[in-house]
Amino acid sequence: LKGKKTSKRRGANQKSKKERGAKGQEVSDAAKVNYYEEDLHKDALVWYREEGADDWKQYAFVSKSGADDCRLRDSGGGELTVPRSFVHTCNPSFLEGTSDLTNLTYLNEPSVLHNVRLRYERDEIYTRAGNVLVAVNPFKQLPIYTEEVARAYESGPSDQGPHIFEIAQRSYGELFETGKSQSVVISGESGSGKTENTKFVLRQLTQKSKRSTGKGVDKAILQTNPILEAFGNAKTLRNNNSSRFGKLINIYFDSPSQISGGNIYTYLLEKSRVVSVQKEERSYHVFYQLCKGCSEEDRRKYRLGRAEDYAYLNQSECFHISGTDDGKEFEDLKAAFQTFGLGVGMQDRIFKLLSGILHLGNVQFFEEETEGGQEARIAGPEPLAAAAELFGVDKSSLEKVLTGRVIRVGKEQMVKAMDVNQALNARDALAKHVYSALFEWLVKSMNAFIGKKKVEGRSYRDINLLDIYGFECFKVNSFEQLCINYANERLQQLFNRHLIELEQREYKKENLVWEHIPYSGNDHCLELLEGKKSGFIGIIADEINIPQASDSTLALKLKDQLACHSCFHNNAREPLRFSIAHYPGLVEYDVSQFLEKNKDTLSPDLVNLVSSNKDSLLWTLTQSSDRVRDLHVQNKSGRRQSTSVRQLSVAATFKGQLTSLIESLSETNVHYVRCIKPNSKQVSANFNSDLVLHQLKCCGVFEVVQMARSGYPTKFSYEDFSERYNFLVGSGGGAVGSTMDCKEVCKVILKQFNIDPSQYQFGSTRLFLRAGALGKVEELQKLYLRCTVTIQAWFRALVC
Ligand code: AD9
Ligand code: MG
Repeated sequence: LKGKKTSKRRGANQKSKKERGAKGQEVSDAAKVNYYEEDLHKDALVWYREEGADDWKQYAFVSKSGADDCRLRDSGGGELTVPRSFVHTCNPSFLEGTSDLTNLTYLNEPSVLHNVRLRYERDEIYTRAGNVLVAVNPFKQLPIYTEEVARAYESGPSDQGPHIFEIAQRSYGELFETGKSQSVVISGESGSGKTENTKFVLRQLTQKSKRSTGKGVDKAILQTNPILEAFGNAKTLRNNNSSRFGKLINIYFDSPSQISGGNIYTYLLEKSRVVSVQKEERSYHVFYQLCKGCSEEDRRKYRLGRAEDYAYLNQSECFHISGTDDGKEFEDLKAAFQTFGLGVGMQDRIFKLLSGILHLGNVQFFEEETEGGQEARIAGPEPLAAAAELFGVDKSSLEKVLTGRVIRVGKEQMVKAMDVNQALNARDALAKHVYSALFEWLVKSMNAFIGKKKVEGRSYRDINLLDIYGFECFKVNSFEQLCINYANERLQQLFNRHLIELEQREYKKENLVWEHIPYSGNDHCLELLEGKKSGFIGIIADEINIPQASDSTLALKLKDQLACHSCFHNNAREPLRFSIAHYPGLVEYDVSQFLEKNKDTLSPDLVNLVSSNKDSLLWTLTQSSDRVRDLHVQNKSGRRQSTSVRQLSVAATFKGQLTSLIESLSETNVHYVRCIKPNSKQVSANFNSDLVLHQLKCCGVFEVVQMARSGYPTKFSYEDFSERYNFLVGSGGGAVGSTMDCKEVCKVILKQFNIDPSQYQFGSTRLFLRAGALGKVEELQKLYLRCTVTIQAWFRALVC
């Protein structure tokens, strides 16, 4: 197939002269082929789009092609004229539905889209784009993840077709072939299938180990999922099981068949969801699971009602997810807890905290006029009493921290009463803190269980799986969306750098003849977000430490300092709103509550409250929180008081975490999976072409395919290549090796074996081969070795 295409292209380029590279080597014309080049000769079959129409139509024939317009004859015999840029050549029919987009002769938008759609309709949801895997979410169960399929990918070198198991297999294979750590980075919009695909990779990797060793760590790694999803996933408008935190899973192998342990890093849990949920969305699954699945006896113990009874849950008026049984998921959660040694007693303590949060949310306040001004008072005693009992703290102490704040005046300490708004904030801050500390502690407990146990003298290798929240754009976007979209920008930059930019930079450095493939990088948007002098994150980090700052002053500052940046779009009519041009499109943000959400500091009074009972789980898990440890130190030393604690910026901390994440990924061999959402309705058999094309374009699939086809992914130093294949040329093996320079030996090898010159280039220090070119040399090597063995056997038989 590839041979056919190359000769055809060469034919089309016959008139152009051969060129010389910078070092004078001869370079074939094929190195300069523009793969977007269309062939609109008379009667060519084309895709076309009429002006103003969204859809591409297939099967018209070119009657006449001009510089600006094309005259077409459609399948019914009608004639029409469309702009030249709205016409694209169709691929030959035998290529329809090809499993690798790099096979397409014409790499235009309608052809790529048609190919992905055709495969989706045949339930072939995975397609290769060179080394990148494109995965379309089927929104239905397909029989492609069975044990039988898993085994087929595990065992065979034969091509089983693109699949997520293939990625798992490749990363595993390369881990042991190269000794280099591997990563699988799964990205895509919210609801595109990242978490599901991560689970499939995890399952494939752990099953390999399980089949051969049967040890418990594999099961435990899989059992982290029900816990992480119960506590970290929620229903959003985009996805019924949306991950509200990012995760990186490390899996350590100490031998090809044995997983020695794992580790989970989590990134920025969306804490605000605990206290505030928008319509048609839900809070974290675990609350609904507890309310549904809890036994009658426990229900009495936790004074627990239905989800509908709690303000933190009923504000969104959404309690059920169709197709999900919260009661059954609660049973799965308890079973998963058992795997990590979190028995009935510990579960009881966890569920008490969760119930305590729900009761806390029902604590209401009213305002009382006093001499000192408006003061908040607790409106009804029951929820407060229930929350205090379940948290294991004193009721009056809880009341005090919810309605007043200790301040220092000179050497004296005094309590300053809060107004109702401040009291509501203190209540919500406590709920968010308890929940996020519980989440952190659970992750730590699971890590302690599955953690890598080092055995002296053994070397360890790891595979990292990254599943981070997908790009989000709602009607109203807040601080959380900003952080999520920022993370996606960083990952997109990593993708561009790895697959497109660094590769091309290397070609240039090595003086290859190379026509630059343009790509729309996102460095500009990242400069807006994290620019050193006055980037977005820097501005919001500074603002939280200014005492008089408010969301309005922040909005003013952002608009003032960033207005000149081309990725920043001011909304002049809405003082708190502006838009950012992210790589998938424009997102409008509203800075309401940005300041509050960006603060990561707890009031010392709240810390003191939860520390008051050292037997409670709350105390244990608060101890493991770094932020709180810092505050304890501050309190003990008395250096800082509640009003003077310097606020930590959530976004700035997140930026630091992302930087180290990207650095560690860059040190590994990265495999990319690009997940695509076929429709926004979360239904099967529904392919929205515009939506899919937009995602394919945004995630760089076109550039990657172009790179894979026209680039030189296989590279050898001249020494290595000549040493490996020298024996294939000359009699007696290696006759050309002794006096000749390695580069000359390489030239002889490639020439002697008729490797088409379009398939390689000689760089300044290395030999560069096109995809598939090495295969031919390897085949020759195998053939040679087989012949040698046969001749030796024949010779031995003769002598005997
Ligand atoms: V988010 O950024 O966390 O909001 P994800 O993780 O990209 O998002 P997720 O994996 O949760 O999306 O997939 C969304 C839903 O699509 C799942 O709950 C499944 O119902 C459905 N899905 C995704 N992939 C598959 C699949 N390979 N087979 C069947 C799938 N269903
Ligand atoms: Mg997810």
